[in-house]
Amino acid sequence: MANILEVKINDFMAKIIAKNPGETEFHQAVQEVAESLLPFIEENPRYKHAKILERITEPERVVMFRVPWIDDKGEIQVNRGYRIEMNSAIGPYKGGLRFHPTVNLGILKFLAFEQVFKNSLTTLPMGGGKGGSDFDPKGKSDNEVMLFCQSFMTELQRHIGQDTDVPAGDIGVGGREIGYLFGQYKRIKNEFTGVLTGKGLEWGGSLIRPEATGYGAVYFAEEMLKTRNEGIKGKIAVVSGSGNVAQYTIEKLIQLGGKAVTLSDSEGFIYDPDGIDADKLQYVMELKNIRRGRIKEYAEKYKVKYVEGQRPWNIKCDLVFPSATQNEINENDAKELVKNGCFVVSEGANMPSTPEAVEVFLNAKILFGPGKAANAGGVATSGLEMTQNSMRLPWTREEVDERLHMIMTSIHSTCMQYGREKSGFINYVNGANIGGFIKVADAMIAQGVV
Ligand code: NDP
Ligand code: 2IT
Repeated sequence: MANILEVKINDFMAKIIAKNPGETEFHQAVQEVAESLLPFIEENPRYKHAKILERITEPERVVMFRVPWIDDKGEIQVNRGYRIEMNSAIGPYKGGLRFHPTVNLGILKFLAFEQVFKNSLTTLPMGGGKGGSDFDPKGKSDNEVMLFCQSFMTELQRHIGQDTDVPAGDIGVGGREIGYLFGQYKRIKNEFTGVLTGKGLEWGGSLIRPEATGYGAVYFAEEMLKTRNEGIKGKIAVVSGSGNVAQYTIEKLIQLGGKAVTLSDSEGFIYDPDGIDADKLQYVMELKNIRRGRIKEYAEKYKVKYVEGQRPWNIKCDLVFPSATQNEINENDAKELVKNGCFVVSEGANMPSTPEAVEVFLNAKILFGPGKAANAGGVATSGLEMTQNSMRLPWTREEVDERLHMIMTSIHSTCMQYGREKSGFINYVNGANIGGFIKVADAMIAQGVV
């Protein structure tokens, strides 16, 4: 049986690769899902007859466009903009925008594909999408970022809307960028709607949305720990990245009595064995969100170790929260983490572990929460922002946080339901892929061949 399945997966992947040449991250994301789903689809032939896997891997629409803008020196710059509208079976397309020089079609297609399953897991009515640009906000003035965002939105506005497609932030897109994008949308359309999430509190944003991805990743880790009668208190955590997700992961870890000892950026990582406490975290937020400096400065300020050009995976810990970018943990890193006693991985980033690393974690039978489950708190709270916008009524911090917590607990239960193996081990990868798939697939069947 295993061999027949392997042949089917290989055949399916050969077609995906031929159809989407060079899009390696997209192939990687599809392969993982296909490995979880093909056995399930064999047992549920209605999905096979409806060709759901073939349809779900083909975006409903891809928009690519020129983004010209003028820099502070008066020189014309040209970037490329994208929006992948992957799947709208259960709601309007929903997903972030990434501004980073590495952005390309394959990376955004992998992110949009993951988003379809993630959004379904949240229990809220959101389809999947993703977009962005190869624009690099690093080193740009506020004025340059604004002019870029205005040009980007001048084209994007044709394709989005509160009931059509609702973008938000991701790497390189935070509160500042969402503000400039929203301003331009409103100016062109003459409409004040919930077309973007992650908005400022004064203009339609939701409390807890900035915190939500990091908080959610910790809530998810807490649920996984409960299955082994453990908790966050007293645990040592390694965190990568130092942006939105990393910052609020650490804030929640501090609140629950855990100790985060690392932070990183694309140039290196810091190791603070005494733990990053609330004051130090405040410094990081100021450093990263306002001064837009490098994490190295933390090491200089607090006289701790800075390791240039490396990631923090050789630091001894109990919990890991990879919160920077895709494929940041490889097979050897995973082996090193497991060898040093790490037994919980909660992926704040999207696809931060390579397939080989995931295999190491699963073979070691540790608690491995894949991104589409563990980091779903961000988009879930975006969904709650959409609800509040529709009602024109904001919820309190407590109300939003409680709903976020409930959603993360529900995602965990879904993973347990579909990922429990005969031995009792919970394979959260299978659980998230199958649990996210069913609702979308059933909606696609109900809506006919579209
Ligand atoms: P930010 O832009 O706020 O921060 C990104 C952090 O990761 C920075 O420290 C950045 O370092 C580092 N980083 C980015 N790219 C690389 C790279 N290629 N190599 C090494 N370090 C890198 O982004 P977010 O915190 O919002 O996003 C982090 C991850 O979480 C991403 O994978 C994103 O897709 C995912 N995510 C985000 C959600 C959200 O709501 N924001 C929701 C769900 C998932 P530097 O400053 O040097 O570039
Ligand atoms: O990857 C993600 O889920 C996000 N970047 C958040 C998307 C959103 O619409 O809030």
